[in-house]
Amino acid sequence: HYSFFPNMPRWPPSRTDLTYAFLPANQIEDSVKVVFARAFVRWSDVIPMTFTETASFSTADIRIGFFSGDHGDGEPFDGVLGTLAHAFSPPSGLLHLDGDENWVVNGSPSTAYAAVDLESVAVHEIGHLLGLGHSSVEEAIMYPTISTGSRRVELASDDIQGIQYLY
Ligand code: TQI
Ligand code: ZN
Ligand code: ZN
Repeated sequence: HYSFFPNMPRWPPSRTDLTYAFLPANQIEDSVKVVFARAFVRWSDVIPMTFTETASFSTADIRIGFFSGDHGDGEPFDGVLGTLAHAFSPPSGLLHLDGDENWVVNGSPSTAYAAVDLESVAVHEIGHLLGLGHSSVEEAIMYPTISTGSRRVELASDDIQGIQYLY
């Protein structure tokens, strides 16, 4: 079953059109942007909210970046595997990915060493950004573990019920 963060934080009802931006210093490739665009649409397909990329990082509602190790928010990354990414509860809008992972972009399930599917992690972290905690349902996007190299990108009915309760 789905869960929420303590006190059930959510984006205010007036904020139905959120913007997102990538940290300019990361020089994010278009292929990565396409993966994120797809990940956002999976959520906007089921709730009355839209997500639009903006070039203005400083004013974006959602700010996405790749970082290695300690990056100043008290939640350092840890190199290959372990923590892959984190996102903070609404309305922080911070979505950080561990730059040391072997990210698979647009990949089919991979047996490459410690491969991590970017879209799977993006969909999961956007769930956190919107206010979902972890789910006890194994098929859910918000289930807290995934096996290395595997891909899980489709919302389960549990994820949909959780997000539709919030929005
Ligand atoms: N990162 C954790 C996560 O996003 C961070 C975290 C731990 C967390 N406890 C939390 C976030 C409680 C919110 C609330 O879950 S992670 C997966 C999965 C991670 C794990 O790197 O462990 C995914 C990130 F589910 F696959 F294991 C993304 Cl998809
Ligand atoms: Zn961080
Ligand atoms: Zn999580």
